[in-house]
Amino acid sequence: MSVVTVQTTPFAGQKPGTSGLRKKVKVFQQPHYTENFVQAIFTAMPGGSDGKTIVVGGDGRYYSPEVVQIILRLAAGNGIKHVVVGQHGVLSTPAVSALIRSLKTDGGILLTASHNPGGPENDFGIKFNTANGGPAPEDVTDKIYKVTEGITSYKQVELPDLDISKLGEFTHGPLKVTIVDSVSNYIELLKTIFDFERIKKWLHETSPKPTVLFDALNGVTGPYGRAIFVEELGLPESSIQNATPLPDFGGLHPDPNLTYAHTLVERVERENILFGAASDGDGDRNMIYGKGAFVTPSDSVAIIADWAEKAIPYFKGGVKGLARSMPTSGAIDLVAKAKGLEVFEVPTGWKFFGNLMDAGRLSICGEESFGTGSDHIREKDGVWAVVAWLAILAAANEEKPGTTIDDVLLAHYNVYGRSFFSRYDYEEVESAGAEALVNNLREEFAKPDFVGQSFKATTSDTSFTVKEAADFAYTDPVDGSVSTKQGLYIKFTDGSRIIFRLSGTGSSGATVRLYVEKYSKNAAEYGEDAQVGLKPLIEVALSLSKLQDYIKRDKPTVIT
Ligand code: G16
Repeated sequence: MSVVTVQTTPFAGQKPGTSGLRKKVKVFQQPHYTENFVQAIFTAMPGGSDGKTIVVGGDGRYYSPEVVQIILRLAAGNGIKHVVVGQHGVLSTPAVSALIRSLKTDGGILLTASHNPGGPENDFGIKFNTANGGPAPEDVTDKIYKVTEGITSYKQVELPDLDISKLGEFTHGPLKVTIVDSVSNYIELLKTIFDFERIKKWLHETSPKPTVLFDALNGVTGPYGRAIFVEELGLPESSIQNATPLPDFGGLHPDPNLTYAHTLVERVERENILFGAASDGDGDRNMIYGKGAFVTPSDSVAIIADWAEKAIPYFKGGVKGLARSMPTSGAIDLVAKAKGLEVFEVPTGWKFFGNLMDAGRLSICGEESFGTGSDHIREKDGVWAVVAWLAILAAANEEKPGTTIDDVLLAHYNVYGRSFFSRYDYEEVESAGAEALVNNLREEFAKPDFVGQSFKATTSDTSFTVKEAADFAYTDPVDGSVSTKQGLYIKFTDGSRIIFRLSGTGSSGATVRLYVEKYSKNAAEYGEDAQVGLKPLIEVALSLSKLQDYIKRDKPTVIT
């Protein structure tokens, strides 16, 4: 079978965002659109594509099976030697990262738009991960984009569709294709990280037995959840819900937060469930929710870091360093300080953690966007975070039987103080209004009297004085690469912060994110609802930015 060169023309806007290219399915379905982007990945692969081995898999969303076949045809056309595909094209994002690393492949292509809704009218996404198992760094994604801008042809071998439902090794034209079980490699990895016997002991030898509910939101983690919670930990089938992956996620928005995972929250409250957790479409995000106790992702990573050596055998030898994305609260910084560890503040995007991990300077990190993980792979890992919390509860219950998630939170605040944090998302607003909002803030920041200015809340006398305001820029401590314009932040003299950023993961229009953070060392405030405690700061953020005027929305779409 010979390689065919197909003529094409560039499509505008094939620029990878925070995590790959995400667009509506209908955009990807246009003739040549997907092929152009896949060709750009092969052209931009570090060291070229010739003779390479890659992993291909994704969250099984609508249009995935077709794209797997496109990738196989272009892989054959671009000299790839071996493609490892998840059965039915399905692999969670953490499972792809784990496979790339354990099989030592040259990278992988992930078919996912993560937490974005799926189905013919919704989103699809394609992302390239490099040989370390992590999302391609900016120099590679910039190169991919550049190729898409000037592309005139792509190379493929006109192969028939391969049956990707059967496990095994196949010859497919010039390619070797291995179809692997979607779950087993990943579960084996988790078994080397956690002490499942210790967790089981707590779950089965405590009276009354702790109750657990895991919600896969009809995303890819259903089979992973069943393998861990039901088969490995011996929990009843009723401890998992929405556990069958569906191409349109059953109409759910597979994003684990209080808005979209509300059925989990309601069941936890109604049935007095001790431990609730959810993951997203592709399995890299997580939410931890105990009865009456929502764990913010910023607190979650700080608490995991604090308990790591005691609760998780993988960290027995010590934790190397900690990190968070810039908008994530500073709770983890306080743990790092107490333990004498290095802590890094990187831009939003998991790809920024990879270099630090590869350099042996980072063990545990997280983002406010429900992402938590460690250097066991190079993606954030929803199921890992859920098991980490079970491990923490098992350890905490050995010290003090009856400990709940709420108790763990309070104990943490009593040592470190509490960082109140909230994020307001204004989804799919007009791009022009969002750009104008950001430009106006940049102009305000540039005024000589902006620092030192005080802003008063609208419904109380609380006021905040600006200490520092800037556009976040990051210099990678390992390779020296610089990333600018990563979010506009204002720090106030009392230690509070507000941040404005445009999302890099939306598929149409613009999504404005407003983040607010306030730190308290006053124990009387620890039990306070975050929305109450943060109200003055939110009011100041909205009035000083004139956000509602610029984007013509009086309410956010989602509050977390
Ligand atoms: C992706 C990235 C994360 C990032 C999140 C939100 O998550 O991997 O690092 O924090 O998007 O990004 P933004 O604020 O630009 O929308 P996921 O779960 O969508 O892959």
